[in-house]
Amino acid sequence: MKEKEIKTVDIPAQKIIEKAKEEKIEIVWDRFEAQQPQCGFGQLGICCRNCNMGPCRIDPFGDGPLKGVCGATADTIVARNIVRMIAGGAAAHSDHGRDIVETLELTAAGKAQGYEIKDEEKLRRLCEEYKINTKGKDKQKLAKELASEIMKEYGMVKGEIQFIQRAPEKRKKLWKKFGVLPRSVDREIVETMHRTHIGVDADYVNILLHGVRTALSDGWGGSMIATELSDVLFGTPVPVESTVNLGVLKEDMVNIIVHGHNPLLSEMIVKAASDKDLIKLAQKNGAKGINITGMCCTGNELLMRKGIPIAGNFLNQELAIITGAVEAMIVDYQCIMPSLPDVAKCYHTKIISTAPKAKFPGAEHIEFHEHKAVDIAKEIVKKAVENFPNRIPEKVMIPGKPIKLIAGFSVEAILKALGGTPQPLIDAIVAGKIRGAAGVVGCNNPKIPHDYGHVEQVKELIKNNILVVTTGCNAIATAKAGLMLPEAADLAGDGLKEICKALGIPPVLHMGSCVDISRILVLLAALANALKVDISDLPVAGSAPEWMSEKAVSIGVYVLSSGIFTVLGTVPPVLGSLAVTTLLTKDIEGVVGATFAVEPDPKKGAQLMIDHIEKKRKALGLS
Ligand code: BF8
Repeated sequence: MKEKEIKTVDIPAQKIIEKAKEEKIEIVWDRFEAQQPQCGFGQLGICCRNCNMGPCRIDPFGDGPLKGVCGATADTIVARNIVRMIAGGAAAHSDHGRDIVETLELTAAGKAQGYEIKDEEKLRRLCEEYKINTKGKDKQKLAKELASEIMKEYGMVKGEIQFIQRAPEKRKKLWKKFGVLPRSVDREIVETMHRTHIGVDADYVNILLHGVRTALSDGWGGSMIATELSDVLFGTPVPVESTVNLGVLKEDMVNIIVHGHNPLLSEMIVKAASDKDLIKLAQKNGAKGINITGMCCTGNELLMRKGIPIAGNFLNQELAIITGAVEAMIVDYQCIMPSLPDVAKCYHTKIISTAPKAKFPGAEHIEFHEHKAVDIAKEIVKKAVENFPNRIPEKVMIPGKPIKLIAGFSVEAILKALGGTPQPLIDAIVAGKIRGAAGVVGCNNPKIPHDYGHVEQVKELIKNNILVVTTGCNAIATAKAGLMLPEAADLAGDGLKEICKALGIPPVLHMGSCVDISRILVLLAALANALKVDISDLPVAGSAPEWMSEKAVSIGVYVLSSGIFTVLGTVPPVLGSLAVTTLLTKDIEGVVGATFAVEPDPKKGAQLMIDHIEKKRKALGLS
């Protein structure tokens, strides 16, 4: 396949990869090549280094050791390794959520500079969900009480996390039956670490069931908290126009890229960039103004709520610096390559880290704190503005023009577009105009040509009348391919095209960052509740064509555990255990009503999803 020979299908990115080669800059694909062949034991998940009798490894061919020093088999080791990945991902999402809760609390106390409660209506709705008496209380008081209630959920002693109540009754009964209802956000992560310690849980089924519980504490817990409270603080997204790809950088402006995941700092950077004195300083330094753009999920957060242009997804991050046009890349946490300062050394770009929990050797660290948020944001923007005269014009190359897009499809926005209820969507599905819906999400991974898996799979799905909802790096990839414009409906099958044209929406709906996959859960729960069925009965499917992070493992497992058939485009490290592989791809159907499939070819992966959707339609008695 021709695409396999190239590193990316993102044309501006291709140009910058060439530039990197000419300028002898080492980038992710070079390091990927240098790692070949990658460790076979690691790929199969059969190496264990959980204690210092090891590291141990199991012989996949049966000629060498079949047990670790402690006696752990391949089944135990594979299960332990994968649940530790789930815990890593759940921790990342949930700790991000905790940071938002803390900021909400500080905002309520008037101690967070520059923050305000933007969506009071959602705040009140959430308070009601948490059974907080709202009568006669102002938003400050309510925010304080809500933050305090939600903070308890991180280490709760009794009961289950609140948002799990949003799931359909049948699903909750199933989770209860199998003992996987999450009891708190932190507890399940801690228990994963306990169970996978030497000499604790050795039963692979028992270990994996706890993996399900840990992942659910992310999807219906930490991630959902991050999404909902970000909406309270910064506003619930509504459809918004913007642009995407490396072409969003501007030759005549100070370019600042905000990269990472948490909107707490980046929202303030946007605010600081409109400061008159800083704009004047930029002009004094020879620029026309300050151009803020996003990268990865911090970019998605700003795009969704503010229409800030987005420069790219995970595999674009080094390339953005190589354009030579970036004055500062400001990073918070997650999915930030530690290589960025090395790449930046060859240009004038400043890499500025801001989170106490994520420092990068070679980067300048300006610590971010909410009580001085605006002042710190101004200080950072000033650094970028002052760096503009250091730009080396001969090294600048902005590769092409940005692509337009429409983002901002929160559940609230989707329901509004449908006239206030999910019924028109249900009617379109019942009539067969839309066969079903697919959530296509997740990372980039140099194991697959950049964006190829995302774009090809999504095109195939919409061609077959399947509405696609997306987040994270898939959202950015499909936007770059022009699939987030109403005109993209022309690439859809006749039924989906008709619905999109009638509603004026694209066939691919941007629902936000990776924590916002919780929005997809909420939408599915609303659909299932309206139809009085379980999520696993719906004609829907999930996919992560280019996944790579631990967060994606947690997402995959909570999506599956919520009843959604999920296709993985890269092979998870479980094949070293036939028992675990069979459980995840077959037997788990009997527990959660869904399975994983692994299919690296995105078109074949789409076909698996289409077949699954048709099977579900038939079971519901739909044509
Ligand atoms: O959280 S999709 S590479 S950027 S992990 Fe990271 Fe993966 Fe992109 Fe957003 Ni999600």
